[in-house]
Amino acid sequence: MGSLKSDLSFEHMVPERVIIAANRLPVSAVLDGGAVALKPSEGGLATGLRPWYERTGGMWVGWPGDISRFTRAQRAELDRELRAQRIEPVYLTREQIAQYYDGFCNGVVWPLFHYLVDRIPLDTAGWDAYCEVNELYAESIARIVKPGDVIWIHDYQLMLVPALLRARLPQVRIGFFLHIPFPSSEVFRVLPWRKEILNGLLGADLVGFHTFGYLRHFVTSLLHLEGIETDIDRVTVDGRDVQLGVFPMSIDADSFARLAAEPDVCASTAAIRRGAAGRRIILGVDRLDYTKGIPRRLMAIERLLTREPALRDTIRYIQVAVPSRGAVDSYKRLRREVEETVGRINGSCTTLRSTPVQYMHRSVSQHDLVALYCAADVMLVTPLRDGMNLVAKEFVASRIDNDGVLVLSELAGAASELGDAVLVNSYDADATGAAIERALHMPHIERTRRMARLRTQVMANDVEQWATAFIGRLCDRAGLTGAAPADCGTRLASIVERASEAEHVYLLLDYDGTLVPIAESPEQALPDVAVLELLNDLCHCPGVEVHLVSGRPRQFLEEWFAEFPLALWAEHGFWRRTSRSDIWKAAGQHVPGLLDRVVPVLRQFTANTPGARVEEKTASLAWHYRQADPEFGERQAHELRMLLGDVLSNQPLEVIEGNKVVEIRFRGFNKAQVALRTTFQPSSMIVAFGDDRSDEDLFRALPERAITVGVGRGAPPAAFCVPGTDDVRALLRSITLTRRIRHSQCESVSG
Ligand code: ADQ
Repeated sequence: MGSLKSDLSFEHMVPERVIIAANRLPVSAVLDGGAVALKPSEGGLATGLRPWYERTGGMWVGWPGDISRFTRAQRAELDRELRAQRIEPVYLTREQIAQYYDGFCNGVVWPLFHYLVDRIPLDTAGWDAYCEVNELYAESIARIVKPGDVIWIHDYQLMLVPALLRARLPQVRIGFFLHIPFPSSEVFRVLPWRKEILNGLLGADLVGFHTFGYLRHFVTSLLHLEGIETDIDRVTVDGRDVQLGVFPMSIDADSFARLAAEPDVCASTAAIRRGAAGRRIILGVDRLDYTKGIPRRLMAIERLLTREPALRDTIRYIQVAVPSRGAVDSYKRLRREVEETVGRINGSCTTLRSTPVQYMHRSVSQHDLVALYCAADVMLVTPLRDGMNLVAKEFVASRIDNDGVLVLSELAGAASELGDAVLVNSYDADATGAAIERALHMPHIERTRRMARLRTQVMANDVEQWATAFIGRLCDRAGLTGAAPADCGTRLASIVERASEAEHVYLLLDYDGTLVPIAESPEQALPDVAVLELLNDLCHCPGVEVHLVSGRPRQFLEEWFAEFPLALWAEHGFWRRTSRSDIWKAAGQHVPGLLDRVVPVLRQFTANTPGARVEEKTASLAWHYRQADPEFGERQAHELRMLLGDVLSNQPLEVIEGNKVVEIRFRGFNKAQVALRTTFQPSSMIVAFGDDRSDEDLFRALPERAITVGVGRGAPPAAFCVPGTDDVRALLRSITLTRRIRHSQCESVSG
């Protein structure tokens, strides 16, 4: 695959093409009387994304379904037809389908991510096949990618693909969207391959989820299982930024509304209502999947009909269940269970005039689906757990009459958007029954008020907007992309070589986390003899100018480095002392007393967070939480950032985040000051080192020719990355050494 590690440049802000990669294609291959036919695929991802894909003209990479019965000629024809639809097929063997798709994806990941741990078989086979198929996808994508393309990978079947592609194409933009919930870290940790999955996802530039809850679970899993800390909306891994975002998926809402207005759909709606003969219609539409909660929903109906026998003649419950994953045992069992329950309810609750449950185990056309949505008085969407649930949104979009009540499970992602539905705990059959009753009796005025608000939400946030938001965020990245770790070593050697030749070299060095390792508290992170010697050597190296750029107060830098011939920058560049003989100068005026108002807030947080402490400096305050419990500390820091972000928005103060520290300082006084207030000699070489967000300000403000080196896992985006302080020291030592050698060679030549 090395040949594909090409020089492709992906600097475009607007993608040339979006390559979608998903387990399924928008169409599935079938044989229709010996002829190859493509029928639309079912399921949320395919139905939701298909209109956007057709309109934007990208490529789709995926599995066309089981074609083991196709002859060679039929397969060739299929290939042609797929390519005519801009589809790159990934063909899977029967063995791969059994192991990867039925075994690992649907047998292990699906139940686990939906919190149904006890559905995972004792023997969790299929991991090897999962890796193999993910490799196949990465190969297929890498084969067709062109400069300017961005890649959008979908869902739990392909969680390793981002990292596999990143290794092949370091510069390409890769987005990943998870369509199912990301479970709590306590559930996720059950998966034996949890680390592989996390690292696979972190190969992307953007990882998207339906809700903030799922994003939060992902973040806590990174912290608990990998010790990786994240910012509110991103995580830095090996010097590369991975953005995290919430993008609630939606539907092509207009097309549902348009269909609902079509005369033949209206006629079908009227026919369904006539068929119900005045009974109120309750509707369920789902893939036949155990996460959708159909048996419990039936139980709720059964209990309701038992408790209120009068309802037997006045309601009709229509359940449409599209067949799904029929090869997996648990789905076969579910099918039997649903059919038996329907039989039991109809057996015991049928009256002379009415059979209460009408069950259809099949797919229905979009025309019929919309007619059903429009005919329903009450729509039941009560999954036990669901990433989003598009059926709920389809129902709302179809109700151009502003009528109908949506009963929605709190455990569906859609509940975080559709607050005007009647929300219910779908595990509680009695509560679900009560919610159905409430919906049946809801006055017209309340129904229309709720539906109008639901419609505003769904019509304004359709699938187009979802896809555009995701792709927009994926492409809206600063030009800084991380170096591929694999070739970092050779590229680092090039810094040393260039530094040995440059006439003048500026070294801008962060202190904590860059020159010395991070310690439990700042008092413990003192310079050791080796680093003092190294700094001394650097300062006396011909043509080298050293700047120590730290967040520490002046007193600390003064105490340890006063005698060195270097420039000192304290408090993130607020104070500077350019030479030994210089006095400290402030970068600007600060407003006395302003920071004092923040101190009580920080003290309160310190009181609530064992191990945290406040550091008070001239132009900033720092809240350190390294010694607090890692998860609680992160959570408190999050709270603090959000609180301060709100209360300080009109003040000349800003909140910034360092390595286990939240700092509040005067706006604009950040390490960028160093770049702004230093006159770099023309054509000199500038190398800046840093390990956290505060260094990013400097990196961004430096002239374009500057070389940036990020240190450690949490490093800001930089041209180069090194794992730790030892590597920084080794690199600096090589620079002094080669410069000295070069210098003495030049002197002996000129002598
Ligand atoms: P799914 O689990 O497939 O999707 P969902 O979002 O409800 O679930 O989408 C189902 C789709 O199938 C809908 O478009 C619906 O119209 C269609 N459908 C259902 N029953 C049908 C029937 N009998 N006949 C015809 N069509 C039928 C996964 C996640 C979801 C997430 C989506 C999108 O599990 O939580 O919302 O991806 O991200």
